[in-house]
Amino acid sequence: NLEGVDVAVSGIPLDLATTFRPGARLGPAAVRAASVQMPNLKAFPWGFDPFDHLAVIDYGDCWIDPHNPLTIPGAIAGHARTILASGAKMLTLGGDHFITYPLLKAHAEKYGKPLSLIHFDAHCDTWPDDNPHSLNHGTMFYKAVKEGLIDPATSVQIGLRTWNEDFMGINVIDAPWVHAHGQQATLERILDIVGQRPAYLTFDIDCLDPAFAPGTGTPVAGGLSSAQALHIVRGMTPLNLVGMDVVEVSPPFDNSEVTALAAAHLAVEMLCVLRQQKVAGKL
Ligand code: HAR
Ligand code: MN
Ligand code: MN
Ligand code: MN
Repeated sequence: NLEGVDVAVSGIPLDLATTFRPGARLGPAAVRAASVQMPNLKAFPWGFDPFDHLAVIDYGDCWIDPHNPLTIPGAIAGHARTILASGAKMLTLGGDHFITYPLLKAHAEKYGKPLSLIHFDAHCDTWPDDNPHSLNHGTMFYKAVKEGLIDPATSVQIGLRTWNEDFMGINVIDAPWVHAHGQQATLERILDIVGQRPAYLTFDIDCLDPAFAPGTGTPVAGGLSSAQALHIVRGMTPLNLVGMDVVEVSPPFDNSEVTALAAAHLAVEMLCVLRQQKVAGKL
């Protein structure tokens, strides 16, 4: 029962057979486990406990049938529709980044399309793909632009350090720019590009440097630090976030579990943004 719930946290434990290094299906459980290690939330750096004003539940995991890939997008979209119909917002833990495509569909139905996308990643995930049934973690935002789910002119990708000839018109703040200009300038550009439009926030954990997030399928050197990413997400309170996810945590490649810890901190930072919006009467 989702009555009175502000945010439903749920897991989508999806691994794709096409993935270079599978393991992301174990991500949601690892992030939940890591959240237990987090310090008293009232302590540094927030000075408040996000759960003091925000009603958050753990909705559990979406059921994925790995033997019937064609059912997977529908299962994820259905899971999202059930939660969104209640009026709760979603904070989703992945799972392969492919999950953001059916999540965007469900959010665009609920909040109207096109949405603005705020996308943290080492990769652009806009490779051309005109097969409606493909499950691929590198092509979701090509499809999302083509289908009018997202508006490229008011969307932004942050932290990229692999290149594509075609970014589909989406604004790009690449990792070298973040390193040259800093976290605050990056935040200000994002706030400027997105404004008050309904925005979906997706955080591929490989946006972080492998020093902070080794546990992911396709790590790339030169990424953001945890501190930079946390600062940028923390500053998103002026935005109108309608949904959010943290994806691609793959625990088999991280013996120290720092990746899941970084993801848990980012997820709590997102909850803090929603808490601030609730207190301001904007949720
Ligand atoms: N090889 C493709 C690229 O370099 C796709 C990589 C997709 N991997 C991801 N996506 N983790 O974010 O762009
Ligand atoms: Mn993947
Ligand atoms: Mn990536
Ligand atoms: Mn990605």
